[in-house]
Amino acid sequence: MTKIVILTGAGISAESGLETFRASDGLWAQHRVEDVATPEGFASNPKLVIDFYNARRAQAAQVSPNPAHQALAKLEAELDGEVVVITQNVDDLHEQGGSRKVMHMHGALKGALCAACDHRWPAPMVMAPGDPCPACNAPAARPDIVWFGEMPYEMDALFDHLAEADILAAIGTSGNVYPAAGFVAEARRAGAHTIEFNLERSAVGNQFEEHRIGAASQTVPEWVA
Ligand code: BJW
Repeated sequence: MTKIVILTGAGISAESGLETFRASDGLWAQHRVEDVATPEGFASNPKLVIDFYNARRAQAAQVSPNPAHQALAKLEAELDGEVVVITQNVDDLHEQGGSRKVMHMHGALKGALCAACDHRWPAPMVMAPGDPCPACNAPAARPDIVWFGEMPYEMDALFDHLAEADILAAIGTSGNVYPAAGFVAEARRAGAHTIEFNLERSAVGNQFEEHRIGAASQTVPEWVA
C-alpha cells in the first residue's frame, strides 16, 4: 500500500487569494514577524497581534480552495493507499477542498487557545485582548497559532508519518522555517521519493529528487491526474 505524505505551505493558498509570508509583497512586509508571530510580541502588544489574526480570519473566510487543494482531495479519495496532508497553513482550505486527513502543525485561525491553562476551543470571528478562557476563566485567550519558539503540534505523529512515507510531496513552502524544512531530509532517510512543487527552488530545494516548477494550481492537478 502506497503512503503519500504531502507538506503544504502558504504557496498552495496563494492562488486562492491569501498572501504568502516571504514574497516581497507578503504579509511580513506590513508587520515585523517578531511583532506578530512570537509569544514575546503577543505579551508586549496583544492588541496588535489579536487584530492581525482577526484580519487574517476575516480574509480567510472570503476565499475558496483552488485546483491544487481539490487535486489533493481527489488523490486521497482515489489512491489505493494512504494520503496524509501536513499543512503549515492556518486556513482550512484543504478541508474545504475535501481532504479528510489534514494535520495543522502550525495551528488554525479558527482556534483559540488559553495562554494560562492550554485549553483550546473554536475562536469567534473577532477576538479581543483579555477575552476569558471558557475553562479556567483567565483573561488569557490567544489565537491557536504556533509562533516562533513554540513547539509545532503533533510532532511525534508527524515524524511517524514521515518514517512510513513512500513519497513526500512539498507544495508551496519556502523551506525557511523548521522543523518543516527538515522533513525532506527525514523522508529521504526513510527511503521516500521526494518531490518539490514550487514557483522556484526553495531554500532546501537541492535536497529534493524531483522538481515540478510552476503554479501549484497547474502542477498539482497534472501530477494527480
Ligand atoms: C508557490 C505559489 C504557487 C507562491 N504555487 N508555489 C536557527 C536554525 C534552525 C531553526 C531555528 C533557528 N532559529 C530558530 C529556529 C526555529 C524556528 C525557525 O525555523 N526559525 C527560522 C526563521 C530559522 N522554528 C520554530 O520556532 C518552530 N518551532 C520549533 O522549532 O520548535 C522547536 C523544535 C525543535 C526540534 C524539533 C521540533 C521542534 C515554530 C515555527 C512556527 C512558524 N510560525 C509561522 C507563523 C504562524 C502562522 C501564521 O501566522 O500564519 O508559520 S512563521 C510562517 O512561516 C508561518 C508559515 O507556516 C511558515 C512557513 O512559511 P511558508 O508556508 O513556507 O510560506 P513562505 O511565504 O515562506 O513561502 C511560500 C512559498 O510558496 C515560496 O517558496 C513561493 O515560491 C511559493 N509559492 N506562490 C507554488 N502559486
